[in-house]
Amino acid sequence: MKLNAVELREVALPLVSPFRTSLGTQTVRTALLVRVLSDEGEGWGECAAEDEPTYCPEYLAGAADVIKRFMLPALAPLDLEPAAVGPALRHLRGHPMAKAAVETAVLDCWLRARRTSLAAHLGGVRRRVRVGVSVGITETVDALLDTVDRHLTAGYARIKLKIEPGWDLEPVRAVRETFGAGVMLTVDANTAYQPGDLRHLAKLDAYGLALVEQPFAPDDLHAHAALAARMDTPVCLDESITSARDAAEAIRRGACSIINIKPGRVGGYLEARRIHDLAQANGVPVWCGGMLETGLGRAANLALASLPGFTLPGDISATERYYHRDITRPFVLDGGELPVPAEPGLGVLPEEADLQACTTAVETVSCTF
Ligand code: SMG
Ligand code: MG
Repeated sequence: MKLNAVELREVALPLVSPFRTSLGTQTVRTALLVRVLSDEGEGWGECAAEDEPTYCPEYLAGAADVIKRFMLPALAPLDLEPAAVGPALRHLRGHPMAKAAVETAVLDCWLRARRTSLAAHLGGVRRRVRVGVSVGITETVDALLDTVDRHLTAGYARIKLKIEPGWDLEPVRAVRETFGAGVMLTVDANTAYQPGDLRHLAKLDAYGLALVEQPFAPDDLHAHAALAARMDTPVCLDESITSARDAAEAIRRGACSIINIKPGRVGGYLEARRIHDLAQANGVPVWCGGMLETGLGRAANLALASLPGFTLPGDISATERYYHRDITRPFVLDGGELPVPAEPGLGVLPEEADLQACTTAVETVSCTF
């Protein structure tokens, strides 16, 4: 497959409600969409990078720049297949989300031409997957209880509460007491705690959580291992894991017993599958994380979540939890599950009118370098 041109499109989708985490508050999801045009047709990928480098070092404008300036010139001369994208970009340090977006667009194009779905290509075994919802920090505990109530009524299979110092034991206790022991409940700190908070965090053991996600800094495996040794609640890593090698090291050091796999964070769906395989071989459950994706990224995440080792519900919620107007057909929750797209490639395409409505910038880069 030869690239002819690549379209880089910036979109802005207002969220149905503000999403507050320990990193800040989001009201709009800006995203970068990559569309490859090749001799075999077209394919789409979504870059998980956000406007600002707060969740991770990448940011949207930087991702667009590195794709244009360095990635496309490296890929343009090649006779491409999806597995060749990663190796062809290996000399470029970092930028996993930009790499993932390009690889996904190539995968989508290649699979469409071969009439194969991403789920089938990755080795998916489920046609539907159980999903959870990530609940942001709210003004009051009452507001949190209302939000959780709404999501449980909708049927979500798991509730994840965002926490930070000053918003942890109390809201978690309130949710557990109000909704009972039967609710699968987790917490995510997005690195907001210090190693000295270990004793405080261990008090979360009282609330029967399925896991505590990334309390400490991304590079602090030591603190996570110390917490894991002290807590009954399983420790899950998100920001710390950027590759299968990271995952192996974290497991070896006892820094986690569960892994959140986000394809963008680890450089693409193929590396995500390698982490899945490694975790499975080590008896470590995995689940698919979310970056407030549009329908394009959500479709691909559903494919990944259909692999056998994804035994916990992921952060892949229904379209209406994120956007009034998305760019693809909506994903609708049914019995706590979402359907895995069965059509070729990602299985969805942007609707032209919806795409136009949210586009803030678009540039076509010709691949004749
Ligand atoms: O896509 O449903 C979603 C959001 C899930 O909480 C979510 N993602 O750390 O896991 C995480 C966060 C990262 C994005 S907010 C900065
Ligand atoms: Mg997280």
